[in-house]
Amino acid sequence: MTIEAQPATIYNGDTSLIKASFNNYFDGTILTPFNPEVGHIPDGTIVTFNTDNGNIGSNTIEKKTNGGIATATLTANETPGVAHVNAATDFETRNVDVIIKPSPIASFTASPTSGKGPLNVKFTSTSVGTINRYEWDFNGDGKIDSRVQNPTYTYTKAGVYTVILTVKGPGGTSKKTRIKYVTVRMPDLLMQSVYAPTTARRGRYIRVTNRVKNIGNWSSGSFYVAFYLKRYKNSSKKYYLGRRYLSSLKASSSNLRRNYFRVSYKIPRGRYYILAVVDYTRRVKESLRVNNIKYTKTRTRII
Ligand SMILES: [Ca+2]
Ligand SMILES: [Ca+2]
Repeated sequence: MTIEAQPATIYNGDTSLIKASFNNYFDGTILTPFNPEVGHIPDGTIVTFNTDNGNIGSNTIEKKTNGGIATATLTANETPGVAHVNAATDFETRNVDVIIKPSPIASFTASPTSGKGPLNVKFTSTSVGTINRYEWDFNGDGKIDSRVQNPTYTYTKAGVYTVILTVKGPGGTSKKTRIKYVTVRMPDLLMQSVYAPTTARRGRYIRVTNRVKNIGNWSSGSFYVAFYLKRYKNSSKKYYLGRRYLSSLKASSSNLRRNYFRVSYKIPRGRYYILAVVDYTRRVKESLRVNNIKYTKTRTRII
C-alpha cells in the first residue's frame, strides 16, 4: 500500500484528499493501470483512515477499495500544525503528514478609543495567520483609509465611529468589525442670535444683545466673539465694532449677554447689519465653523 495527501500543505478550513493505493506489486512497484488479478488486494477491501488533527468524516472512517484505491477527505478544522493521517488494513498501516497552516483571522485594538478631537488613534493589528494585505476602514464608510499593518489615524470631527479591518492572505480573507468603537468629542460653537436697536449714534454706545451656544459635546475653552458693521451681507468692507471674551462654554450650554460698543466717527453714516463671529481668532478646534456667524435680521441706522 502507498498513501499520499493532495495537497500535503493546506490552510485551516481547507481540505486534503488522502489516497491509499494498492496499485502495486508486493515489492512496492507501481502497477498502472490497476489489475486486481495482479495487484495484491481485491476491490472492496476495507481500509480504516485515522487522523489526530482535523476530521475525515469523524476521526476514524472506513472506506472500501475501488479500482485498488481507497480515499478519504481530511478537513482541517482544528488547530494549525501537523495532521498525522494513517490508512490501515488488517495487515498493513501507512502514514502521511498534512501540514495545516493558520488561515488569517482579523482582530485589532486601538488606543485611545475616546477623547477630545482632533483625536490621534493608534491602531494595532492582532490578527493571526499568513497575511499579506491589510485594509483599514476607520469610519465605517466602506472606503479604505489605510493599508498599513499598524496605522495611526486622526479624527477631526466629532462622532462615534465603526472601525473595520480586513486581512487577506493565501489562506483566505477575514474581516473584523468593531461597531461604535471610537468616540470623538468636540465643541461646536454656534452664534445663536444677535440683536441691535434700529438706530445708533456715532460717538455713543450701541447695545448688542447676543447669545452663543456650544452645541458640541466638549467644553470649548476660551474664545472671543467679534462684532462688525456691514452695509450688505455680501459687502467685502466691514467695520470692526468690538469683541467679547468667554473663558469657556460647557457642552450644551449657552451664554446670553448685552454688550455695549462705542460707534466710531470713522464709520460713515448709513444702514448696517451687525455681524457676530464666534471665535474669530480660531483658537477653538471644532467640527463645524459655518455656524459661527450670524447677522442681525434688520439693519441699524447709524447717524
Ligand atoms: Ca473609510
Ligand atoms: Ca461651530
